[in-house]
Amino acid sequence: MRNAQWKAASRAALALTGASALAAGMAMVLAAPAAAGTTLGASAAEQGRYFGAAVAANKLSDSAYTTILNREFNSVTPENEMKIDATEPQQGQFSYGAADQIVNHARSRGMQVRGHTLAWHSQQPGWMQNMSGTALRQAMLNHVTQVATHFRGQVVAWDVVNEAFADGSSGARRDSNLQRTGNDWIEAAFRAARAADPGAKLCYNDYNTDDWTHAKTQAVYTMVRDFKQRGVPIDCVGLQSHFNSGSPYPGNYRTTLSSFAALGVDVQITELDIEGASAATYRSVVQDCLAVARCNGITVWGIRDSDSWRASQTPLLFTSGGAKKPAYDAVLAALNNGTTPPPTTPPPTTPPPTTPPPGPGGCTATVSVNQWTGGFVATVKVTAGSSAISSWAVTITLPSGATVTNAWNANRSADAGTTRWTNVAYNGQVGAGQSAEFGFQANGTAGGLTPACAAG
Ligand code: 9MR
Repeated sequence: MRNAQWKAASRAALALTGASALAAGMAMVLAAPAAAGTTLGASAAEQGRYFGAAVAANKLSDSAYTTILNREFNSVTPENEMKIDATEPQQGQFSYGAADQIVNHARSRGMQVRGHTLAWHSQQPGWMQNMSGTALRQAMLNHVTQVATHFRGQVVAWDVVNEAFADGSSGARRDSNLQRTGNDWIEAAFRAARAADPGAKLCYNDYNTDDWTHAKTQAVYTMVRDFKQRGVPIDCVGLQSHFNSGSPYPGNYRTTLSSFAALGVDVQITELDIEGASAATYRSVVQDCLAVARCNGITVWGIRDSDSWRASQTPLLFTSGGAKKPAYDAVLAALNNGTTPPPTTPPPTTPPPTTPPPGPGGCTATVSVNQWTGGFVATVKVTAGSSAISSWAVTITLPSGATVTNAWNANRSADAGTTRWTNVAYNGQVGAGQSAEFGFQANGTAGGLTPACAAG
């Protein structure tokens, strides 16, 4: 997650509303500091979240559409333009025009971009539909690598793999040409995506995974848990959350969000729409997300009802004429009333470590840096001494101007200055002489980083 980016968007939005806040007087600002937002994006940013919409490139010339998009949202997901058939229509010939158009529109206005999607059984170009076996596996991995490389540094989170599980009670993988290349196709796709863009959050995305009791939800949960245990690079789970009479909002939705989050991944609501757009149901979805620290953003699947893939269900927050619906008011109020602090790392409960104690019980940390103009990725290796350790903390002082935008496999105390990194649930235990790894991406210049490790 890129809190800094959201905070910047929030600041921009606050600047726009600054005049009215000043007119209302300082007392109001002091009394209700969190309820400043007047748009979905600004209010979500106040909660450390984003609020996004699926966007179609061919609508960017519709000013009624872009007026709402630019005013309300601080995240964008291309609805179809990054899919395999759009980005690699002929094998080895990549086409990014429509996707770049959306990315440029978003980023030039301070909105972040979710990438959707690198590997999927659907919307494959003809050449891929006709492939199988090793050739298909290689073609899929090349596609992931090429597309993630093209958008490197521009996409905050990727839906690396979409909809790979079957509906119904089997809990099995969905049969597809990709699945038939071998059960490890999903983790292979994630590893290729990490290598191509180490700064992007990598998500698994699916639908009908909202009800905690459903076999499909449990199957995805089991896969994510396995990936975390084995070190497959996964950072987030996307719940599409298309709700309708056949697949209603479940009362245990918050349990689903918090259960995934407890695995050590972010949770994102990626394609929200609700048949009939009940204000109460939209409110519940937002409140559920705000109640889970690692639920860091919500995307609605379209802007106006007429933009929806299910237009006849009128499932979105704006009428076809562009007016705010009651569901919009409910969402905005829920975002402004949310009391959950943003999903940052809780402050450390133990005092900062001093010099690492060598020998038994101790640990050492080394860092390798991949620097480019304006940013870097640091990979930190924590190695236990001659005894096993059960937890670790690494302190790294960042040079002035360096700000962390994204991190994996560790919690952090701060984004700049002296940062303290502590293990997450699954990598605190390190055997004697063994190592664990975490990493982060930052703006600025790394300079010489000197990590200090303390073991628990
Ligand atoms: O909204 C998208 C619609 O315009 C496309 O025709 C359709 C084709 O598959 O995909 C829709 O988006 C889907 C998304 O990519 C994945 N989850 C389900 C979405 C709704 O079908």
